[in-house]
Amino acid sequence: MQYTKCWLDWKEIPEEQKRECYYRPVLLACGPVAETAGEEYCISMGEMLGQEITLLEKADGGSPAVFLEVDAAVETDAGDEALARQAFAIREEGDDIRITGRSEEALLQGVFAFARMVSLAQLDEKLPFVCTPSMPLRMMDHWDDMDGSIERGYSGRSFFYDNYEIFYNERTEMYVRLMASIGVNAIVINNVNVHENETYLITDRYLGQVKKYADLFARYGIRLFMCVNFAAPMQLGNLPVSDPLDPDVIAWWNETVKHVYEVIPQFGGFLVKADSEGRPGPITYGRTQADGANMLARALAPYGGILLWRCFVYNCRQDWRDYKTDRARAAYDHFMGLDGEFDDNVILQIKNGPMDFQVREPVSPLFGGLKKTNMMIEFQIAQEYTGQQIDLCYLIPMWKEILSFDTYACGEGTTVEEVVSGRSYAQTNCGVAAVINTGDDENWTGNDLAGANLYGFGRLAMDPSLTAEEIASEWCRLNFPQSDEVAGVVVPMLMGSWATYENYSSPLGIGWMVYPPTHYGPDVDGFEYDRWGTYHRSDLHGIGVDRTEAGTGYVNQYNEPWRSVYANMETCPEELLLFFHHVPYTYVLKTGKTLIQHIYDTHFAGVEEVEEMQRQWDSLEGKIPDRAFRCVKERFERQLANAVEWRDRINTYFYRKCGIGDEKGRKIY
Ligand code: GCW
Repeated sequence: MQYTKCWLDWKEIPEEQKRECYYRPVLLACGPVAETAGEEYCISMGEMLGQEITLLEKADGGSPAVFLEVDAAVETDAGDEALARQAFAIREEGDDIRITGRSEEALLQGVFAFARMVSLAQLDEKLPFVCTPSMPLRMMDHWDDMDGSIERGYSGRSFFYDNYEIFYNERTEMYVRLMASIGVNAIVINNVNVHENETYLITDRYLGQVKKYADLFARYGIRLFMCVNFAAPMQLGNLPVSDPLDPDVIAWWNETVKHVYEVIPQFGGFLVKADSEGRPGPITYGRTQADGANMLARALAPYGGILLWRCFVYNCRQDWRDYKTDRARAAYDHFMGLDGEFDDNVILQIKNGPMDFQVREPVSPLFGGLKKTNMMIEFQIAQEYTGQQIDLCYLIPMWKEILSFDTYACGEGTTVEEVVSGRSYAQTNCGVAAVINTGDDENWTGNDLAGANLYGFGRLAMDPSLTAEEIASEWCRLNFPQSDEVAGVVVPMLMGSWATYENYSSPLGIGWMVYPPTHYGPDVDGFEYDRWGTYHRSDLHGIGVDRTEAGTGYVNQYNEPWRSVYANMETCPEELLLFFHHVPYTYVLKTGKTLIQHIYDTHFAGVEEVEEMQRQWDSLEGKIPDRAFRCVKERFERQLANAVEWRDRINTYFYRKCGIGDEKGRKIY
């Protein structure tokens, strides 16, 4: 199957930008990842210079040259040695350039950064460039199943598996290069929902093939992780229980992990979804989440392995009549009391919001709560609830907002970025993870423009100070032909797309209202009388969930001032108003509009914005490759149909509930 090279599709640079040193790379470091760095230099610079480039031996290096080297003296502000090893620098020295990593892995990052800067003609502006990644761990989570399907995948089928076999081909290599080039250093190769067959991934049935992946990843400085089934001792070991305190269970895991490391010495560790949406876990045995996590972590510890434990634990069998139980509270309620009980090699993986990757949610209060526990934030690049790569929704602005949210955990300035980078509490096992949006579609991400989210996630994890616009512009210029005209259309389009999606979908933070079987398209009451804890509670007077003290009490999970800010309808940020309050339709917002008029206006506006994006896109015909043009054009057509459906269903629904018409007399059904 065909595939594109995305942002690694280097284009020849103009003659006047070709410096003499570019033609003379000298690799002064050795080791497998250093060799990869040399290869990537030759590939990228060869394409940019329009001729084959080979590495020179030190002796015939001479000058000018680009030196690729490893030197532990690279400056870094990293507090800990593991992160410091990821630091790299790019410097000019006369006519030479030195790309220096503190480790081979860092050198490879330096080479990718250099190639990007050359391609974007940024060297003059950026050098000297010194970088220590913000996030120690930058992880991709695949929800690929071994039958070849991808849970919540919108870009075709898995390129890892089909029919319970593992592939290894050129596409796998291209994939790893793409990941390494944006700074990813950890990949989880299977779905957190570990089904029967995938349970065998940690056995000899598959380990030999997994090792090929692990070896490939390792050459690019990436560690391979797998999801495991907490009940594996029962399924694979024929034990009667999987109780984390049972000696036989502990022995079984110790043996199993030992064998995994015999086959794959550089194995990263496990990611576990336990006690969540029907998955087995320690609760069955009256044990805590810490008991479960620590048991596995102790099996991994002797080999330097890490145990990632998800906090997506909630009651998915709620009675919709029950107004007290609140799914938003669940993660905090389950984990806060365990702060300090997790081993050092355990990391809690926490979804960015308290619900589930909605278009708008507050930040999970756990980031401001836990202080003695390693944390990783989990984003979703796959657009499960944000348009499924049919609709355009550039997510970097959302993630930036989340990372810069001040938790006030240690007073002002304790942002989520500070917490999950490990800086707040001097932790080292920390970072960001994201559910990836790739599949075997030719363009990898279904919609070509969704590639910006994939690229942007990695860039943001390396450096959250980049603006969403800078990232969009980088991606656009690397992915499409370099042109101000193309960027002039694509960048603003990306930048406005989250707001547009929010405009025509569920209003002001309430979320959901999607068609339950697919999570795409509107179905206002689709989840309302169901068991998932995802309600909007609309009635004839108003809409929203009361999460104040008088309601579910969720606001109390935040530090001040947020607790008070959210608790008060007047101070609550309006984009989250319906998440925290049940609000009358006649309530007047800061714009002077009533809530109901706001709903009508945003829904009409959302459709108009999609129409405008369509017009803008059409202006690019002939200016970008035709395949990409047609792909996105077709997606916009579907997006428009979706936006119209959202607009009309939402407006009609609320008009019928409250009987208040649109001030502007537009068509409501
Ligand atoms: O949002 C829900 C998804 C499930 C997913 C789950 C999770 C992998 O609908 O498909 O399961 O979240 O994050 O575990």
